[in-house]
Amino acid sequence: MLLYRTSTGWMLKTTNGLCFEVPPGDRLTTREDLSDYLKSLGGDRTSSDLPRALLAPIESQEVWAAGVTYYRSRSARMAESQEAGGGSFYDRVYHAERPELFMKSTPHRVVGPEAAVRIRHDSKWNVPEPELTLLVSPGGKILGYTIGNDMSSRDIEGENPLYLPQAKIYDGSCALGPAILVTREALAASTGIHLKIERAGAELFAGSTTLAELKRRPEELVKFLYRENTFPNGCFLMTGTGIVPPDSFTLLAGDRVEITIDGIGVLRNTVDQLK
Ligand code: DO4
Ligand code: MG
Repeated sequence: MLLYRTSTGWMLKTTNGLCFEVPPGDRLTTREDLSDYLKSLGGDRTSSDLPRALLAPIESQEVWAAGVTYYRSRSARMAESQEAGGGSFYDRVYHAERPELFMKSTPHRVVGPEAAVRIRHDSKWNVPEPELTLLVSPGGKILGYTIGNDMSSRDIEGENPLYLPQAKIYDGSCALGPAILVTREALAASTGIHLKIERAGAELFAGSTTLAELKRRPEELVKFLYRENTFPNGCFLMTGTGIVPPDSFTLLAGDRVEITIDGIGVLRNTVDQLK
């Protein structure tokens, strides 16, 4: 089941293609019984079209992120932070029991499908990070999965690890959508994550990975995040990137970013520069 947020409310697309509005109600995506609740809505509804304009499928959740969960991310961080001493700490966190977890965004900084993700005006090296993103209930249950873009300023991050929040958290630095795949099943290791970047209509970069490359299990990341931490509104947890464009690449205003995750959909955004 795919759950979409539209300007008039939430809509559900069932596995047999039926599409209908979910009755209005607060805190839909924090329900511990989300999957059962949505299944119970089936009945004799008629199908309607999904509006073209979709919003990020978030209510009042915080967005958190895990880092260095793929070998490719470990190597890219080590390269960009060599002068700041990054030769060892990214490698250490890749192998450590405790994962890297950081606050990524609050709802007002999150953009949805087709909206503008942003790059900072005080940064010269920026990339999108395509990430499987978990919707987690207040009780710590994984309710579903969406696509996330953890926009990142690599020069700020590489200059000093203490600058991480500035490299990661700013207006428009996080995109989520187009839908939440609500399921109680874990995603298959073969699930593909794909990134495409276009400039002036031409493809500049394309890369892919699969969940088989993710070093940590989603449940393990949730367990660490919920240690000594409560989430009354639940949260989204981005699980890290396994695709990093070559070091010579930086995003520019006007670029188009397209992230696809098998079974969830395609998240498309245009890049804008903060003034
Ligand atoms: O340690 C820096 C951030 C890493 C990250 O965002 C990722 O691996 O996806
Ligand atoms: Mg990331």
